[in-house]
Amino acid sequence: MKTYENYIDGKWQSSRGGKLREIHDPGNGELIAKVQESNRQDVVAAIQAARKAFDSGPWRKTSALDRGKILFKIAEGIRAQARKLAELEVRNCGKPLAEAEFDIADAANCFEFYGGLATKIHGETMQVPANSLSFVVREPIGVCGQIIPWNYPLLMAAWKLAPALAAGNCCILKPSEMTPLTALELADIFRQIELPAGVANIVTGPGAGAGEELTTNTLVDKIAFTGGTVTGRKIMTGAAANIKKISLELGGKNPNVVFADADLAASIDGALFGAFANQGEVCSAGSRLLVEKSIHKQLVEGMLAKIPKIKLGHGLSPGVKMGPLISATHRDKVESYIKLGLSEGAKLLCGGKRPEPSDLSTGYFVEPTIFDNVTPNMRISREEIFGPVLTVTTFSSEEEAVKLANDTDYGLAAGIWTQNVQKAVRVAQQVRAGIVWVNTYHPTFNEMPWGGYKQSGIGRELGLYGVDEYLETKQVNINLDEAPIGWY
Ligand code: TXE
Repeated sequence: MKTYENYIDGKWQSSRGGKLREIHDPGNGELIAKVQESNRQDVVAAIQAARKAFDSGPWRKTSALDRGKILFKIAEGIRAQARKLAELEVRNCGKPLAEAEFDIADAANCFEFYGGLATKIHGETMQVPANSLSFVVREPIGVCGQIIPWNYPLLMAAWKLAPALAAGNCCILKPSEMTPLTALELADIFRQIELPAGVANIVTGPGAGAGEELTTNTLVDKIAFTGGTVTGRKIMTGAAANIKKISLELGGKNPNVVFADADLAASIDGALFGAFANQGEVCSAGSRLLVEKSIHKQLVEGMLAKIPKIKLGHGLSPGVKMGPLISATHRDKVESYIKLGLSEGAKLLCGGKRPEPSDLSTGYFVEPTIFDNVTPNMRISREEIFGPVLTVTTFSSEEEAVKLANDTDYGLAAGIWTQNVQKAVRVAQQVRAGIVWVNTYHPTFNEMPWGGYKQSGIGRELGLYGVDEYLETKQVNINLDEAPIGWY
């Protein structure tokens, strides 16, 4: 069993506080690694290393072409150990192996995407009403703190680090205290490819203390966060200390809207996949299924017929389609919502309990759960459960569907199922969400922006938009007149 250290200033370092945290496999409770339970001093050391690397290190003088080549090497490094990383991801966060393999491949693609983009970051020249050469340059923001959650550990690290490094920033990444292992393996790739010291630092530790230091320390210029809304508010408050730039991705309660003219088989699949991929621990999960009344019965029956195909088990067991939840605490939270749904009067169609097989008793499993007869005012329809719980609500008109879809504080994603292209476009235009899928659910592309309206966050990740979040914009005006200003 491995004990990992923090990766600070190009070196492995133990926590100054000497504390370790045990990391357990949520699928069977097995102890799989120990990591540093870092304190504020460790984070300060990482911030100082990043500051030095940015202010006086080689990174800012490294050409965009060379930064891009380094990101390509990181992508290669990930691919070279894809299998090992996927298995580690499964053991650390519980997801089925096929999903982890997809995440790891996508993390490599993300570094490659931004490696290619590094040389395309550019400014522009403006026509101004003066004899002046006026142009805009884009520059790195500086030192970026990056705080990520536990549901897509390596992928979230890639989404944060790749655009930041492509733009020429120096970073301190804090993975979730529950799922730090693949980010630490990524740090080893940084070491192997000789990424200059201090450019990317990985520090493990809890939100209280380590995360707070990253958020409030005035040597940090920008904070990027993915996680829960409650923590997001704290991050905003902490970032106010020195008016840090911020970007936040805070989850959702996403509507998946099925119209009567949809392809029934496709929408049954889409409804299940939208709700239950990654155990429903997905910010963009289609956790609110809105169904046109006339097809409600067929859709529900179709889903129930397929539920037995969602095999629960340890993510490394063959054929498993749903793994355990991340922790006992999180399972308690999900189970409390199931209890709440029952007390609110929703009709439990399936699941709602832990699976029976005794070999699953040591993992944090909950069966895929569907509630019917859910009304929009019920808390199970309004609050992010972040587990395998789907609510079903019916509507009678397109207008009502749009109203229900938008009846949420969140605005991350939405699904629309119809074979009428005009209707699809009309509804997509009215839905207040940053991501809209039509006749599909969940595809995520490095090329396309990711982020939310309303309380789902601030800013966008991925694509050209993602790198913008790591750039400052500077105007330069060169006077071409020989004469003085002549005002006085
Ligand atoms: O997330 P937190 P939690 C939602 C989901 C889940 C809920 C709580 O609904 O049930 O959030 O999950 C760090 N200062 N999402 O408690 O707290 C923490 O160490 C600085 C949605 O696990 O948001 C971790 O690295 N950092 C989501 C990261 O924040 C702090 C993904 C995320 O943890 C901090 C995960 C603090 N004060 C949960 N407190 C999504 N958007 O995908 C914690 N952290």
